[in-house]
Amino acid sequence: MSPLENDTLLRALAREPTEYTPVWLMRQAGRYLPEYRRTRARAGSFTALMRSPELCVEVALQPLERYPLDAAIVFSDILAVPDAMGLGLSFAEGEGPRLAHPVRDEQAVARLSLPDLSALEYVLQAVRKTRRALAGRVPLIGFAGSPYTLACYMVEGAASDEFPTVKRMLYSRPDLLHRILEVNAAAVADLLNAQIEAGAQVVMLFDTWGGNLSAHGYETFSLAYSRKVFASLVREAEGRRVPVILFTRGGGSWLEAMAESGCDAVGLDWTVDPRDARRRIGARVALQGNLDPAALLAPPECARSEARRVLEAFGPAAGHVFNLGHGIGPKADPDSVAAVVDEVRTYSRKIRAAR
Ligand code: 1CP
Repeated sequence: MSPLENDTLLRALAREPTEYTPVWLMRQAGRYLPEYRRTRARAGSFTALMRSPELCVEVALQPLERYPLDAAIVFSDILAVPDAMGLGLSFAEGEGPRLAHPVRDEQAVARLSLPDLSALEYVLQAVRKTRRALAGRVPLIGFAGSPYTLACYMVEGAASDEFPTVKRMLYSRPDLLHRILEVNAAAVADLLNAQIEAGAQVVMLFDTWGGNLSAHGYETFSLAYSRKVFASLVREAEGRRVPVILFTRGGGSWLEAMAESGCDAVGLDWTVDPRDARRRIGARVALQGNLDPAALLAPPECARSEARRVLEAFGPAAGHVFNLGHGIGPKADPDSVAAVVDEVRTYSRKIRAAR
């Protein structure tokens, strides 16, 4: 494997000093890029794109051709796991994901089992091929959904604002939800370990829906299972630590617990004040975030000044990875993305040099 030319991300995640703040963007490959839309059209559908390792490499590299980003993320989707469990994933045009066989009752829960990794071989192929195509330019991030976030889709069967079916199960049959979460935690740990073996140099757990829980619910149904995943991960590959990032959207109240969960970095959404986050969790973990993705709807100069505000809030201390507070949306302006990435590079160098 080629040696890493730019390991800024890995050093920042280890809270070591870096010359500038590394930057990548959640969902950096996606619909805001015309070249992504063209590749997706060629694939015919999102699921066909996701299942083609060659096209996954192509779209994973697209944002790196445009912007000087410090990481690539494997192109896949968190819902590959429920699909591999036989729940039947599809994407209705303009509607988001759908699972043909949601897991809503005792019988369906009893049938649920750990997917065979061979059903996720296309994801691992995408990891191997993307790593090879990067040729050491920047590290490759692998990922999975958190056990709870996956359960939200598996029980509800589709995207939802409030996930009422999941909440009903949580309060009426917590035993069933716990059983689903057990299976998910094992499946996610297997997939992340396989991604590490295939060449992922960082892994991230996306807990997009953890923030819809109560404080007690977050500990019981989300964090407890993320912790199990972290405890099962192989933390070293190719002689280097493989850092783990935990992102919970809406998790601002629980940062201390997240920082103690066994991850190396905590992703902050845009509602959190970075100074406050650092004060609360000290230097235990690195922090990632947290520009409001909506800033990318504004013209480049406006997005640039918001990026500067985020950099100032984190300050020049080691252990910050610049990112958005959630995934980039389809209406983001590619020129505003360019301005943000440029500002992170130039302004973070300046504040470090002035220290
Ligand atoms: O129409 C299209 O082209 C599909 C849009 C799309 C894309 C680009 C989907 C459908 N998934 C993806 C890729 C993807 N998804 C990546 C890799 C790309 C990258 O980061 O560059 C990643 C990391 C994800 C993760 C993902 N999928 C999450 C967690 C992160 C987040 O943003 O919250 C979630 C919740 C999903 C489910 C999902 N897949 C796709 C959509 C539209 C959704 C969200 C559905 C909902 O609103 O509930």
